[in-house]
Amino acid sequence: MVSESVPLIELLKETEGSLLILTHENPDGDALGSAMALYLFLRKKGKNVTIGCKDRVPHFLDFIPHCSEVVSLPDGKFYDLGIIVDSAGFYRAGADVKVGKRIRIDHHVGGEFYGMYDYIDPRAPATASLVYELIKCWDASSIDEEIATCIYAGLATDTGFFRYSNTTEYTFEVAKELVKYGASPHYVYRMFSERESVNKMKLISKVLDTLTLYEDGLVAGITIYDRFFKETGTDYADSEGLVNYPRSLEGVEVAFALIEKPDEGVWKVSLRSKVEADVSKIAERLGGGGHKYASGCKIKAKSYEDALETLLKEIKKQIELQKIGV
Ligand SMILES: [Mn+2]
Repeated sequence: MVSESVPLIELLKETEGSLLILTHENPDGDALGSAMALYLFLRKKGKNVTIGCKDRVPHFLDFIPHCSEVVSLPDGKFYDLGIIVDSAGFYRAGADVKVGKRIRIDHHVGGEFYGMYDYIDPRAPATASLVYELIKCWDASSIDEEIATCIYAGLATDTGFFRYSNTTEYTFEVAKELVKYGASPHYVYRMFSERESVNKMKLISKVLDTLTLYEDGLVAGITIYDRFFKETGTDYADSEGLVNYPRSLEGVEVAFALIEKPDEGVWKVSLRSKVEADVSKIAERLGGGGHKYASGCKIKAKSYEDALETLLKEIKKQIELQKIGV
């Protein structure tokens, strides 16, 4: 993995112009952790670098060092070079960014490619581990506690705190090195997982009321109506991770969350699978993308019923293609 980052390192070393590091909208721990680690490192290297994201940093990630420095996109500025992390392409930024050269650092299968400077490896457990390899290859001595914490946060959250199938010997090796650099597993876990608000709990309660099983219990879904956010004093960012509830049910292979987004006139879909099902295929057929076990897409539909029907049709197709539960 190390050598694959070399062209990008050489390019970054030569770059004297402005750099923008950005993540996808509604950033998760890997997106923000990766972006922030790279930002802090490049700043240490004396680069003219900005970190940006369309959405505000959600509460559960506000422990990421220096997260108040994230610029709200679009900011109307032009950057010589833009690096998007943990995203299938610049379209995932959800904002119109103006950059001269586009580069992608990611561990998703497929997506957009911008050329030889991209650093993409679907075998990586998280984008954060790719950023770690890049920094280690360039100058390991500059890794400090803050950079290690950002990378650790990305690695830990994208592996479900070392429980998902992307947790391997390598994942633990990287985690071990990060702890040596000063990352605290207990601190990151506590900050990420144990600071829920009462409002969020009330949202979870409403959402769980919508839990429905399909395909003889192989599929489970929840619906998050926009009014739920208003009724509980929460917002869209609080829907992150709720899809793990239907996934945790015994016998469920494919779980989904259907999230109403009236501002965009779409239903956002989060898909998760447990063992066999490849939900990235479902998401791709609906214009989205992701990994085998975690993917997403958006469905434009006249009604909730239409969106649900479109989604269930594609899930059923995938279950039949892979002969799951037969
Ligand atoms: Mn990721």
